Amino acid sequence: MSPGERGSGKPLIVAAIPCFNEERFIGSVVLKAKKHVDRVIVVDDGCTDGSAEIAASAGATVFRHECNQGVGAATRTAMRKAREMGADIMVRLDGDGQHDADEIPKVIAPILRGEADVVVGSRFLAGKERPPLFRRIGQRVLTATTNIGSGTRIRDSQSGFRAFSAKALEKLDLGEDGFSVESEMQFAISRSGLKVVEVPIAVIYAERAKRNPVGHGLSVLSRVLVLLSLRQPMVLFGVPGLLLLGGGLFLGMRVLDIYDRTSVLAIGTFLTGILLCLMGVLALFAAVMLQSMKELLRSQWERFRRAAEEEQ
Ligand SMILES: Nc1nc2c(ncn2[C@@H]2O[C@H](COP(=O)(O)OP(=O)(O)OP(=O)(O)O)[C@@H](O)[C@H]2O)c(=O)[nH]1
Ligand SMILES: [Mg+2]
Repeated sequence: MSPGERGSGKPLIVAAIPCFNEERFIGSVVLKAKKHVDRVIVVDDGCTDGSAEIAASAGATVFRHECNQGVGAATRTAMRKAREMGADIMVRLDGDGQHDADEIPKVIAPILRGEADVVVGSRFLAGKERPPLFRRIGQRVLTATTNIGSGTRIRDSQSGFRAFSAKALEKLDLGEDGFSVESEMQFAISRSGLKVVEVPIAVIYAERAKRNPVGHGLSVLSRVLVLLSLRQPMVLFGVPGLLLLGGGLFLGMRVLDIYDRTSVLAIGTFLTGILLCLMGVLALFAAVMLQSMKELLRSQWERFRRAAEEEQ
């Protein structure tokens, strides 16, 4: 591990807290985090309350977004600022007190031991303070979709309590502005070949959820599906396309078989078969189109990257 800005050989550890109107909690989160890290940064994501002033007086360095951009954008800003500071490790936690800052040493430990590039604090490994049932169901659906799409298995894909090595801060290329950033990160982790481990964390759910869990879950899921369709079109469209086409052809054979035996055209089965075949062909078409776009974009990007390298 390369030493941070102090050049003392001791790793520079930065805690980063994306913050949107958390004046009730941010001061105590910063004070608690300060005990375990060298610097605390707070990204004021267009707060309209006193969060920024409270965070600064508690000892954090505050970076401001002029208007609210979302937790993903705030996380990106935090990662960029931590890189600029020369952080060897950045640990990201929420500003509403749901994460226990006293668990920071546990979350960064695998990176300090050189065993991981990214550490995810998992709410499902701790066994005690587990999320309420309705949240758990939503989180499981998002986790299953993200795991299938990214090919990396993480038990709690939506956790915001995470630590990143300097290498991860450099390599993770993120673009999602909202809560889907955690899933996007998992796609980026598997693309960059970073090593990820999970450690158990406790989460405190003392207050009601701020957003409608169904609407929130669906909006994150829809973004995860968009990410999946762009990165794995064959999985999202190709496999269902083949299944639909197979089902349609099977029904077609049945119609022929019935007609052969009874001279009756099973019109319902026939129409269902046609519908399935059409849907299958459309899905396969979408898969091929998206796959070609993906290949095209990748080759353009490679060309652009090589040209940039040659210029240096
Ligand atoms: N909601 C929200 N949070 C943001 C935003 N930008 C930064 N954050 C911070 O991101 C962290 C996580 O947001 P929360 O709203 O607590 O998300 P959550 O923990 O999944 O939801 P709750 O269980 O309802 O607290 C907090 O520290 C927020 O202050 C934003 O645009 N919207
Ligand atoms: Mg929260």
